[in-house]
Amino acid sequence: MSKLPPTHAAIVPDAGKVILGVAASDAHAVANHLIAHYLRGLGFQVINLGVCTPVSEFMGAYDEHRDALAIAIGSMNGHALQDLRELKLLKQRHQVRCPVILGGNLSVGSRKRDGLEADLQEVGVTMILESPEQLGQHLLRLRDQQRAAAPIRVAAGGAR
Ligand code: B12
Repeated sequence: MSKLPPTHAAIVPDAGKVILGVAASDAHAVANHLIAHYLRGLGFQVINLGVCTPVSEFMGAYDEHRDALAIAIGSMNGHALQDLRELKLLKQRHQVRCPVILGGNLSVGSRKRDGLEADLQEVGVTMILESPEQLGQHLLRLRDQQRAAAPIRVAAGGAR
């Protein structure tokens, strides 16, 4: 595992919201806890669904938090493709507009099999990232884009 920077290194208050969890058949909890802690240290609000989370539960969380910057899913046991096979259909059904980011050990064996990334994109994964640091940086970029796209609000009684 790469060394995580201290969580106070780049605190950006109210950096946005992220839905996090581990795929349905997967009980590996350590990275999930580390990533949640790391992202909270960067200022993100983390809706952590924990291990063994079916796609339908990620969708339920998205229904409740439609301003989420991303849904981030970990998979360590090598069964990502099977666990996420309903993702595309459920993303359409729940009108998911944020990216679905996947990370971990994504196939059985020490080496990723050829064509796996394309297959994962085919089932609805938007992007594969390797480390919590990459995830944090990408979420900060998404937060900036979300803010830039937000309409400017004028406080009541403000500018006339
Ligand atoms: C601890 C452990 C367990 C524990 C888990 C306890 C717990 N509550 O978490 C127990 C004993 C329960 C377990 C069970 C199993 N395990 Co296990 N386990 C491990 C072990 C030794 C360490 C995993 C760990 O915690 N690493 C520390 C974390 C911090 O690192 P990480 O998981 O690699 O995550 C990093 C990156 O992958 C990435 N990352 C992770 N998630 C995400 C998510 C996103 C969005 C992003 C961007 C990045 C990211 O960032 C992290 C930090 O760098 C690994 C071997 C190893 N040395 O890695 C095997 C390993 C993951 N297990 C494995 C297997 C096969 C199993 C079992 C199927 C074994 C079995 N036959 O029963 C079961 C599966 C259970 C299940 N239903 O999921 C295999 C997976 C092989 C594969 N993918 O091909 C491994 C790699 C061992 C091996 N070499 O064979 N396991």
